Amino acid sequence: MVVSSLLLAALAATVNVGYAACPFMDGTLDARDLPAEHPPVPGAVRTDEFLSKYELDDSDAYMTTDVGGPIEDQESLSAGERGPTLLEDFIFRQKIQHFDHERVPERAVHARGAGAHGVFKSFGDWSNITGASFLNAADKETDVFVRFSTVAGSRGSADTVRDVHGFAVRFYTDEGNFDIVGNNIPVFFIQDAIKFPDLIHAVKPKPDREMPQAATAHDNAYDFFSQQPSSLHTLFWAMSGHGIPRSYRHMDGFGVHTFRFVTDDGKTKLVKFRFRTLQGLASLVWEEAQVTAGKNADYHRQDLWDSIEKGQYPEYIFEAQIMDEEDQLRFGFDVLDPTKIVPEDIVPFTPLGKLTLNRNPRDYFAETEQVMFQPGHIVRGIDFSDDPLLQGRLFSYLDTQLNRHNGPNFEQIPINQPRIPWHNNNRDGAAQMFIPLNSSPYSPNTNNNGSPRQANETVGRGFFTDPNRRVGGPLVRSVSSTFKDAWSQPRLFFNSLAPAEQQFIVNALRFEISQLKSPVVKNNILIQLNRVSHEVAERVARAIGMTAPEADPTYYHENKTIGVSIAEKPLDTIDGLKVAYLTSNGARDSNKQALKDALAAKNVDLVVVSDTLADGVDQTYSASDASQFDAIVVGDGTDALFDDKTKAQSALYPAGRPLQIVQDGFRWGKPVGTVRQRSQALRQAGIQSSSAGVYTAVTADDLEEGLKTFKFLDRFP
Ligand code: HDE
Repeated sequence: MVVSSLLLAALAATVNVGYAACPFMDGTLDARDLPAEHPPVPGAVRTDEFLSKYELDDSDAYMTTDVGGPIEDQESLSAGERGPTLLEDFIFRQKIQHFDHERVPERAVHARGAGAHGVFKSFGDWSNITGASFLNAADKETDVFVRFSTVAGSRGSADTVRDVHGFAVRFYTDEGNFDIVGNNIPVFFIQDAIKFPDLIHAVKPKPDREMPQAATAHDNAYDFFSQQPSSLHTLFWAMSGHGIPRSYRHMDGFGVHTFRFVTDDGKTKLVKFRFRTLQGLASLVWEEAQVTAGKNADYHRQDLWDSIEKGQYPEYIFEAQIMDEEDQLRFGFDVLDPTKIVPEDIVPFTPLGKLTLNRNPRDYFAETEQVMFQPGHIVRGIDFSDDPLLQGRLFSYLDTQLNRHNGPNFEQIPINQPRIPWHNNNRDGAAQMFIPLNSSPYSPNTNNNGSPRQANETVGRGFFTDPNRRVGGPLVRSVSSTFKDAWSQPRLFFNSLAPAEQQFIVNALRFEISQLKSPVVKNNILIQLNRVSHEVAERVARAIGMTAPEADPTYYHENKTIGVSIAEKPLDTIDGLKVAYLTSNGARDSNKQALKDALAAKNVDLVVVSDTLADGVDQTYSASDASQFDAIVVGDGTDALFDDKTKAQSALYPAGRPLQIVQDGFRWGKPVGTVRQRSQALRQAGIQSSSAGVYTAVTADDLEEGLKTFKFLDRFP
């Protein structure tokens, strides 16, 4: 179905009016503050208590073998002082064998990631829209584990590469585990799971040379994107700041697919999930992200770890766009199509609860590497939709775990176990951890009193499928005609951004496309960009010495939506951001501590950088770079650092480093301040003191204002 811009606009208008009265749609519905109707399930345990049973405490112990005998393991057993080691050395054999098998295959995609524990608190009793027990009472707490990731890079790749970012959340509910395995971008490249291997083979490094790592600036990726226009919408998001977030704390998470809420009495709603960051959205700029990838590959991982350690807990609102079953084709596109957003101005989000990340993992491998999310981990009250991408994922995530863990018992790994007892007749397999007592493991049985009993909609609060779902029709292998418009929504996204954000997308496309070798691929991608926007196609074409095709206005429109621009709103909090304070040994600088204290009160770190480590100095210029900081302050008495004649003369750090930090900070849009009114640093760096985001005689309040703006976009023409 081809939808013109006018039709889209008309539909949007109709929908707005049509839904004014619906409390879910206009966001006025608040959770009902009713007491919990369902008491906690007997046997439910909180994560801390549960995982502590599995902790190994080596803090005061003799070394033993895996089976407990005390040993020494630093020298192997040899025949004579200079003789060969012996096969009988069981200590050697066990140690080396374990080491040889330490790795499991990394995830086929989303290999690089970081995780954290947390808690979800429901804003109310939502049993009027879903039977999900974690949403059935105000303030009800449910433990969660979250894993953030990039998609294309391998496990050792850098955090700040340009990519879609995974945002996978597990709720350990008192009726079983519920996973939302989402991304920080609300749409996906393809509409049918059968194309996923093609997408990933195209995006991953080229198989002959295994290059480039964690990057899409190559012919294979664009060959696929240009022939699979459904990928354009996600491509536009990935080329924007959403592809290079400042941290995991500064991005949203989306369920992407449409799911269903089902009430205990079988009424259903269509829902799209979002975790909205309460820190605010923030992104890096491209050059900064590239530098950061080299300077600190763990940039996002470290930010997450540090903020949790400092008690500055990342928070997100869990919310949903809630729609009626009849709305599937109402908005001018198909809500089953995962390449489409339901614009927020048409269907606002209803906040359901808050997610707080408050504990770092105890062990990366045991928890973050072994956590196995699955879209098929679903609980009573939630159901799937017919989205063909979602349907395919339901197989893939279950299947891939066999490859990673060599058998069907991966759900018994502590991080994967539910926090409630489980009972079924699944048996045996490699590494079975439990000793089932039921010697009649089949259903129905009388020999075990019929237990475990079947649970369903009415008995035992069992899971049940939406009773109203209807499927049928002739068997076909084709894309639904309602999925065919790939161009209107990337344009809607582009239209809705600030001019500087639009320029970032153009720059990113220029960066990527200018590295392509194939003239055919370059031509094909220009054809597709031109269907989204002639202006974008022209701006990209100019940079790669080509000519854009004639305007192709079938999908052109001037509609905009809200909630997709990063620049639209200042940050909600500046917790955990870092400000550099550039000083030099011997500089007489009385303001430093006062500024440090004032910023600490705002949960911001002032990091003092000087030529050598000394009292009150946090790091040296030799190990410092603008990419590590969100704002730069030049301390008092530092003019010599920036003076034409002396600036390059220190042997302690690369020539001109202090000036470079100021210049890069400014170029990358960061707030820049000087303690003194007139500063040699600004003059040497060529920065006008009147520019937005430049503060002379800087105060903590100035920095707070600057950090909330985060990027001063007028510096990007
Ligand atoms: Fe995934 N995806 N995916 N994906 N995905 C995996 O599962 C797959 C898709 C997402 O932190 C794999 O356990 C198929 C959409 C995240 O552990 C694998 C399709 C979205 C993570 C897999 C998709 C995602 C994965 C690799 C097309 C956003 C990391 C290892 C139908 C809604 C989870 C694993 C974590 C991981 C398959 C598309 C998000 C191979 C076949 C759409 C966040 O099973």
